[in-house]
Amino acid sequence: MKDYIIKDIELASWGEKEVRLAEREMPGLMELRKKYGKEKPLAGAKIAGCLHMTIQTAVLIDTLIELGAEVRWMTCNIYSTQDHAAAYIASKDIPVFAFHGMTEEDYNSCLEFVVNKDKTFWPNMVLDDGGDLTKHLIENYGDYFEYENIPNIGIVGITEETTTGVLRLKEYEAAGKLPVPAINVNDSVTKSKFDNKYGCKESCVDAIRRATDIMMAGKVALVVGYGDVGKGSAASLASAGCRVIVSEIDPICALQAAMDGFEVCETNDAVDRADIIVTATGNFNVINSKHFGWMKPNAIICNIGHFDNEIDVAWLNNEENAVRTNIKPLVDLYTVKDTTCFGNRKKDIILLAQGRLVNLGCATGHPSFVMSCSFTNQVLAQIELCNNAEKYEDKVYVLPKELDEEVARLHLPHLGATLNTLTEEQCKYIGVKKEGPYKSDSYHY
Ligand code: NAD
Ligand code: 9W1
Repeated sequence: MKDYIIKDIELASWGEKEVRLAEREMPGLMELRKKYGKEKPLAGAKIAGCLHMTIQTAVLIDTLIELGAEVRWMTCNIYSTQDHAAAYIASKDIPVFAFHGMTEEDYNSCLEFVVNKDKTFWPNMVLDDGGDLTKHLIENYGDYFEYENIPNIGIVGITEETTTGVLRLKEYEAAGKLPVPAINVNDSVTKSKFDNKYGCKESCVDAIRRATDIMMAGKVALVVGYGDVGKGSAASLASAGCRVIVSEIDPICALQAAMDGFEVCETNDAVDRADIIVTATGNFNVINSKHFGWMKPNAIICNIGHFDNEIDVAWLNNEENAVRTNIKPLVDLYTVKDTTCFGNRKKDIILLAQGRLVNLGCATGHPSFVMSCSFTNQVLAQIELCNNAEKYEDKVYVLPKELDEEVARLHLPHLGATLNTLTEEQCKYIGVKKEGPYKSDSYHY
């Protein structure tokens, strides 16, 4: 019987071809299939999953199944679904609830379908991104957690992909309302460095090019904020041949930017020189009406940070002296008043993705290899909780460093990288075991 809600099942063969292509760039997941395909450490796991239904996620789902799990899946975001990926999953008789551009109402129905559609599937594990499924279960299906001591019945563990979801889990924990142990995948080094830094290093320029087809080489780019997202974005722009300027509030990050070879100055002193402006602060109004007035004509502005208020898009859209001309989806030209000493003239500035995350709006998110790193953490976290949940209290944990190192190790052969091995003497000298972990918990990578 049909147990899915997707756009079009006819898209499945296209989806399958792209899944096969993505597998080649997801070595961590493929190595786990080789390593555990026989042993099936997820046998008995019934995973309710809520994560962007993309080609990369399809490779994750196939991996969970190959390791013995049963799954039901929904998207965690109403916009991110790749309909051909959802069709591929449905064509394999895996229940899936995801289509591009669903409404909030559709989304809420999917939460029901994924946990409870016909009671033939009681999840005993949760794999979540953003915490919506976790919240739905805790608030409306508390009984699902009451059988955690009976094998394969009640839910025994939760694994969470993102910052927002981890914050929610910690709130439940603090309020004594977290019913089972949870693993925070977000804070594995092999997740966060890839998600924030290396992911944006790939996708920042990709997004600007797709949206504008602008020549990057020789342009002046301003990056506001030099955390991991800013570092990745600055590296992206520099490698495309831009002259990069960084602005910061934190002296440590500012010094890092200077040591990385970038000019560092106040946003106010750079906006009139920049051809491209990228915000990456997690703060609000860092580019505002004052800056629009000072910008170079034809400047391109975009945000790669968390929220759409880093750039004061509301001002651009509400100010009567700012005239909006839509060029194509996600590219808008605004004609505004120039407030520099040239006075009284008008100029155009170009805003991408209406100030929302440019690499998700104008490009296609992270490359498969980036997702392989986070999803390999997900699978290891699922294996751990599925088999050893009773060893954990009802708290939020990160994966032990050994497993974080294992994720990295599984990705090295794909890149032709090999490791030195410590001698017994060297092990004693630096006080670590031959097989790791190699760093203390307080080490900053
Ligand atoms: P972070 O905290 O490490 O870095 C943000 C930096 O901005 C900090 O160094 C801070 O000092 C600086 N900053 C704050 N206010 C500023 C201001 N007014 N002017 C200049 N600098 C200022 O965070 P991060 O990990 O780099 O993430 C940044 C944002 O990007 C977050 O909101 C995060 O949710 C988002 N994010 C986006 C993606 C993506 O793919 N687009 C991926 C991961 C995270
Ligand atoms: N996640 N497979 C947009 C992605 C939206 C998105 C978002 C990713 C992946 C950061 C996850 C238009 C994929 C996802 C393609 C796409 C994310 C939000 C992935 C990057 C995170 C809010 N967050 N991600 N691929 N949209 O790339 O699962 O193209």
